[in-house]
Amino acid sequence: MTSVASTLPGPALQASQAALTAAMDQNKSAEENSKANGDESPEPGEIQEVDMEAQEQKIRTVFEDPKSFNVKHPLYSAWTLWFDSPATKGRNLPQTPMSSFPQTPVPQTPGGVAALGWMEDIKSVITFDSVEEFWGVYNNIVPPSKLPNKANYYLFKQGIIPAWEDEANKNGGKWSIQLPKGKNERFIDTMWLNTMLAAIGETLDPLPEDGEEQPASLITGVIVSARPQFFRVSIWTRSAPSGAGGEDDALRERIEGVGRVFKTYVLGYPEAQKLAGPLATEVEFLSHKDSEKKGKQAKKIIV
Ligand code: MGP
Repeated sequence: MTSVASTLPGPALQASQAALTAAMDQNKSAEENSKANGDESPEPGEIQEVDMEAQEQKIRTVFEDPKSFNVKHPLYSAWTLWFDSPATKGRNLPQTPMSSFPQTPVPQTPGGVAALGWMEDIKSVITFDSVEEFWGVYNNIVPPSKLPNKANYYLFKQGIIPAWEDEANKNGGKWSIQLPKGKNERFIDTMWLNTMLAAIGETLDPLPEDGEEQPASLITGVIVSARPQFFRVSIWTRSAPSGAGGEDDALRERIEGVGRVFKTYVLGYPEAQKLAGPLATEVEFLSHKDSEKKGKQAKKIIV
C-alpha cells in the first residue's frame, strides 16, 4: 500500500489506518466468498456462459424496478391514432413528445394515393405498441363527448390509413351504431374506451389459438365521430360478405360474431335489445362499397 503523508496527529492517524485496513480486509473476504460461490464478476472482454433456462424462469415485472417503471406490456399490433376536426383543417399538428414514433405520412401505395384528397385533413397523432403508451395517449386527449362537431378519432393498425381506398379496407365494411346527442354524453366515452380496448386487445375477432389456421384479424380500425345531432362508433373490417353463399357464409358468420361482441361486451346492450329510434340506429354492418353508394340498395346486416 502506498503511504500518504498525513497531517493527522499520531493517535488519529493510527485509528484512520486501522479503519482502512479493516475495510480492505472485509472487501477481500467478500470477493473470496463470491468466488467460492462461483459468481465471479467477469474481466473486461471475457466471454461468459449464460444459464438461459435460469434467465427464462426469472420473469421481469413492473415491481422489479418500481421507480423507473421501465417494463412495457407489448400489444399484438402497433396502432396509429388519427384525428380530424374543423379546427385542424389545413393545419399541421405539432409532433408530440409522447412517443418515439414519428407521425405517419399517408403511404404512397395505390390506396394511399387514391385517398389523398380524403386524407388531406386527417392528421396522424401518434403510433403506440404497448399498453402503457396506450394509456399515456388516452389520458392526454379530449374524450369524444367533448369533441367539436364534425370531429373524428380514427384508431387503425399501423400501416393502414382510415380510408376506403387502403388495400386493407377496400373490400371491407363497417359495423356502426349511431347514438343521439343529449342522451348519450354519459355513455359515449366509456363506449369508445371499450371499443379501443377491444380493438387493441384483439377481442373483437379473436386471434387463432396456437397452431390454429385462420386468416389475419378482420379488424383494421375503429372510429368515433361527433356530429351535430349524434355520435357514431364504427369498427372497420378487412372483408365484407357479398351474399354469394359457400365460403362467403363462413365470412358472414365471422363478421356477425364481431357485431355481437360489439353490441354486447363492448357497448353493453343485451343481444335481443332493439336500439333504433329517432337519430339512433341498430348495430348494423354495411360494406364500404355500399357506403360509397350512399345507402342506395344497401344490404345491411343487423345484430
Ligand atoms: P362520413 O364522415 O363517414 O359520414 O362520410 P357522415 O358522418 O354520415 O357524413 P358527414 O357529412 O356528416 O361527415 C362523409 C363523406 O366523406 C362521404 O359521403 C364521402 O364523400 C367522404 N368519405 C368518407 N369516408 C370514410 C371516405 C373514405 O374513406 N374515402 C373517401 N375518398 N371519402 C370518404
